[in-house]
Amino acid sequence: MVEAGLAEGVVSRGIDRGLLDIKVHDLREHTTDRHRTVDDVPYGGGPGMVMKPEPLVKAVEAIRQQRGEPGAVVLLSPQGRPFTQAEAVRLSGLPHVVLLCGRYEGMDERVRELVATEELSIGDYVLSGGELPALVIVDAVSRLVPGVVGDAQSVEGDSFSRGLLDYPHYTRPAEFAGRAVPEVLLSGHHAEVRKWRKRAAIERTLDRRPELLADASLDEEEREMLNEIQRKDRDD
Ligand code: 4GX
Repeated sequence: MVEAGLAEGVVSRGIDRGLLDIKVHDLREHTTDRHRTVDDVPYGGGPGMVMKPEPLVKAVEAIRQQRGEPGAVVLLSPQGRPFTQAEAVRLSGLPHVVLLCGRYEGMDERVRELVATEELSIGDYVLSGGELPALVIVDAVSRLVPGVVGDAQSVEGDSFSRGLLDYPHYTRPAEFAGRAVPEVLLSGHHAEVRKWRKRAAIERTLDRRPELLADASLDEEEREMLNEIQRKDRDD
């Protein structure tokens, strides 16, 4: 599952170009029994299975030997701190990150205590394993590695790079299903286009995710726009 995700798109290109170095480790390679067992029944009873600690601890030890001390050993689980763009930026600055993916009901708590340096969640829903969260983190972090995304401007302009939602995008045709592209975008007035997009991003953020505005890095013009929009909304 993880190999398949790494073989596509921006991440795959980054690997091919030598900008990213990503290795997938199979925990079963760090088992000693005939069945290569990685899970066991929970102490205290109850449903489901728990990941055994030994294969995880051995795998991280092998990675240490191969690659040196990782900057972070991240356990993916719904109990983790929310994974955000700020966390992606932080991880992108580390030379080496290990992502621990669990299946089943969870991992033996001693893995958290002994090898994980932090725990992250990609959102408040339950998945069947940590593989997709690991791929989500790899994707978000990879785009921040210089050269991985061809157009650096596109990364800087990304939604969340400044803590705001994105503005609406349009391409041809100028009218589709009776809906016209906003006139200003066709006008060629670059300063006006820039202002329209700024305002649209602020309006959307205020409408859909107002809590983001508290931490957004707004410039003078944007703060002005926000005040104006809020004033208008209050007066209507
Ligand atoms: N954001 N899951 C992990 C198994 C598990 C549970 C506890 C370690 C400790 C998830 C998420 C997520 C499902 C991945 C349970 N492993 N991970 N898995 N949401 O739902 O990160």
